[in-house]
This record gives sequence, C-alpha cells and structure tokens, in this order.
Amino acid sequence: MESTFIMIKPDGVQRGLIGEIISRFEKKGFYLKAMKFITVERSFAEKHYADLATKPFFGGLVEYIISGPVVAMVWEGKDVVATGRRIIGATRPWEALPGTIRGDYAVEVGRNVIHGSDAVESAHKEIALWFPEGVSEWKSQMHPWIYE
Ligand code: DAT
Ligand code: MG
Repeated sequence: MESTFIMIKPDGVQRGLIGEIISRFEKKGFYLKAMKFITVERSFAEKHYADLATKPFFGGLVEYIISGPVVAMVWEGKDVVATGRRIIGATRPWEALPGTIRGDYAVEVGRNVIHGSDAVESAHKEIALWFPEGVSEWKSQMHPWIYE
C-alpha cells in the first residue's frame, strides 16, 4: 500500500470545501492516516515548494499558501499517489475535467484548492516534512470490502 500527501489549500478551507474533499477520498476507499489544521510559516512553505523556487510565480504561490490555515493529510491506498492526482485534476483548473476537485471547484491556477504529491518519492518527502511525528498505524475494518 502506498501513501500520499494531500493538502487543502487556504482557499479550500475558506470556501468550506474541507468536508467535500475529505469525503471524496474516503468514499473512494482510501484511508486517512494523519491530519492537521495548520497555518504554516513562510520558510516552511518555501521548503514544501522548494522545487519551484526558480519559477516566476513562486512568490505568489508562497503568499497564497501562508495566507490562512490549510488541512494537511496523509492518505493510504493502492496507487493512491496517481489516483489521488486524478481525483484532484489538472494543475490548471480550466484543463481539469468535470468530476475532479479542481474541475468542479476551481477557476484559477493560483487558487486551485488542493495539493497532492506528484510521485511516490515526493510523497515520502512531503509526508516526512509535514508529519515528522509519524502517522497512525490504524487499519480499517472495511478493508476486505474495498480490496480483493
Ligand atoms: P500541482 O499542484 O498540480 O502539483 P505544480 O507542482 O506544477 O502543480 O505547481 C504547484 C502549484 O503552483 C500549483 O498547484 C499552482 C501553482 N502554479 C503552477 N503553475 C503556475 C503558473 N503557471 N502560474 C501560477 N501558479 C502556478
Ligand atoms: Mg506539484
């Protein structure tokens, strides 16, 4: 089983989309392994987006991420990294299909509601950054009804 890092960005929190977003991952059959409601500092946001530090939009991206509380989560499941990205939809909301989170709830690339790790390796890095204390070991009783 794989884990991914998912974050509801400040616009998603402000717009009251927390429940809807969590519900989509839950109903799919993924397991919530860790969650925190947190406003991060500039240096932390810069570390999270370090790979994008040279991009022209980096400053605005960091301002946006630190502008209010976010919901940071770890979700576990089969192929959850790639499937999570499909649930989220394309980075640019006008390219995100209806039925995806960004396709349904976002308009602008700089207000695209949610983050999800883009690969297993980045998921490991992001989970370690956001949850240095570790995640829950719980196992869902639903498991045999979702996985063969
Ligand atoms: P994703 O969040 O889909 O993994 P990314 O890692 O390429 O996309 O970029 C991180 C975030 O940066 C993205 O969610 C929104 C913002 N961003 C990306 N490209 C942008 C652009 N051309 N202009 C403004 N913001 C951008
Ligand atoms: Mg990314």
